[in-house]
Amino acid sequence: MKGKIEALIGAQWGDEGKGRVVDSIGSRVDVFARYQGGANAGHTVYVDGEKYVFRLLPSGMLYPGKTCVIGNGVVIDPEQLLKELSELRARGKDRACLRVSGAAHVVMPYHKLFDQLQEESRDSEHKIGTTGRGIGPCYADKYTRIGIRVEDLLDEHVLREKLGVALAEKNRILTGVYGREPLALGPIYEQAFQWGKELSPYVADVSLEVFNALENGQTVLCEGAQGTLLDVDHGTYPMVTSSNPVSSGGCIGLGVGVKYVDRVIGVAKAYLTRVGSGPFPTEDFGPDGEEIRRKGGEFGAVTGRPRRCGWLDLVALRYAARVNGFTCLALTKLDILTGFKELKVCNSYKVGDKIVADFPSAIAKLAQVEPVYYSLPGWSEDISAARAFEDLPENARDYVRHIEQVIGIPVVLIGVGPDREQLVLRG
Ligand code: 2SA
Ligand code: GDP
Ligand code: MG
Repeated sequence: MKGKIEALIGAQWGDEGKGRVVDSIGSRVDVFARYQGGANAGHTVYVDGEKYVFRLLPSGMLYPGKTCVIGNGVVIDPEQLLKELSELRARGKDRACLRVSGAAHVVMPYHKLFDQLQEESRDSEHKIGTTGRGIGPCYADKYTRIGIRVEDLLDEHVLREKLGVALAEKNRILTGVYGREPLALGPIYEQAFQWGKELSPYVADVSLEVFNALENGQTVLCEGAQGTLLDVDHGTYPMVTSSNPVSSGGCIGLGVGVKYVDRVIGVAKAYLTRVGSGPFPTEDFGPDGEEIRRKGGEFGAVTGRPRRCGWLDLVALRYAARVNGFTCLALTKLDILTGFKELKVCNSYKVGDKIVADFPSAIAKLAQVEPVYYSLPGWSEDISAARAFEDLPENARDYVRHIEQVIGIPVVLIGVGPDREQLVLRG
């Protein structure tokens, strides 16, 4: 029997709890795969009360003997990757077999510099609020075809030549536009070649390895980073990241055919958060938003930035279900809503005196909408020990049922706490 791909995708603006869901369902997975983004991601996993935050490594790294791959669609900061690996090793937890695509692009020090310079040079209205990890400039080089790939780090002649081409261009902009000193090739080359030596045991043809795993009947989990509304094509452009977190990005970012995709799991928080700039119709600037941030610990896993908080937006979630083809939903952090007397969910938008049911990804249009809220009664019982749907209070079940009814797909997993075991599974 052939294997299958399951894609696990952020349905909102990232930080939906993808890492913990990957970990919670990980025992049925053979190959865990990152396919886009880079060290801008922060995927938090708690196992037996111990906290792990994955940035470049797939969240399956804690499973002994399984395979974790980083595909061609990821942009790799070697310093960060090597640091993550050595930290895991120091905790005795680098138990999975890691494979890194030679075709993945490398985040170079000048990408981080340009990320910073570009953000600094924009007025406050046009800043993206990036994580400063060099993600946008690295993807830009990939598409203008002056990028450095992991495989280039392994060949000193190729590396020197490609770095020379890239640096000539960078230096023209650095000196001409930003009035900065040019960067010297020597130290960057030395550093990059050293990274290549350290990464070489992990470098592989990931596309071929994933294909072989699938042909041998294995299950491959595509682990999305960021979320649908941050997708460079389908998100709130230009306030987005520079990759394709949506499900179809999985096949491109791993080099595998779409015929294996069997299940697309959308991960959504029971409320909504956003880090960085851009419209957020259901953002709550009052005490409820503050309470959600405090109870939910809503601060960036990488940068520690406070996340903007608000109510669940079902217009945006229905859009995410459409562009990703979600077959089911995982709803995380339901426990954080415990104690609110009234829960608001946005079922539609209002523009002027018109009701709009479809999400306008065009940022100017989204900035004009007003959320139309539907109110549901809250619950006060502690739900963190619930393991079956029937263990949840009636109002919590009604909240979940309302989401299923509006989106039209089943909620198969409900997070009631951050630990691996703290969830309700429904199929
Ligand atoms: P970038 O750095 O170029 O990808 O930034 C562009 C936009 O994408 C957003 N973005 C994120 N949003 C939420 N979480 C992310 N990961 C970290 C986390 C973020 C952190 O898990 O908490 O620690 O601050 C993430 N990565 C990118 C970013 O905010 C910009 O809006
Ligand atoms: P990711 O980027 O989508 O993996 O999400 P992050 O790790 O950036 O942020 C999600 C945060 O919520 C992390 O701190 C998780 O430990 C936490 N979390 C995930 N699921 C749950 C849940 O069901 N309940 C609670 N209380 N916390 C959760
Ligand atoms: Mg995160």
